[in-house]
Amino acid sequence: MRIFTLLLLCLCTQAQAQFPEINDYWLQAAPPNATVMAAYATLNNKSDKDILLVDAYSPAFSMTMIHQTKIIDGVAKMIHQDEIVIKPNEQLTFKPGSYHIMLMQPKFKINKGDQIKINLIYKNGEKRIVQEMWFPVEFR
Ligand SMILES: [Cu+2]
Repeated sequence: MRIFTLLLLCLCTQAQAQFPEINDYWLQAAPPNATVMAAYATLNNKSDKDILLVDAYSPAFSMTMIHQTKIIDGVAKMIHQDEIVIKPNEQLTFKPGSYHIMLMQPKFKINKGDQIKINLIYKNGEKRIVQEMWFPVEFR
């Protein structure tokens, strides 16, 4: 009986460790005609395994991508990220001028104060797992 309880505890811990803890998540408010928006967050890997972020999806936009802005030869360029590894006890910070979730062609008018769903997609072995988040639209 005691062994059974321990096993259950282990399984629970593992299930929680699949996703990072997400803090300070927000979607940058934009003028009404904007065709491109960006969202930011801090992802903390509190597990003892690598977390692999591979994609993002928002039903509110026609296209969603994970980008990193880099200055190359004095010009800011956005580089598509196929896979970002977050090591145990490390964090990944999405912020203006760096990593961002690029949101293209909003399907409806998005206003300050709205909550917009963005799914973060991770690779866990052969599986893809989805962390569903509601990002508040803010002016910063
Ligand atoms: Cu971008």
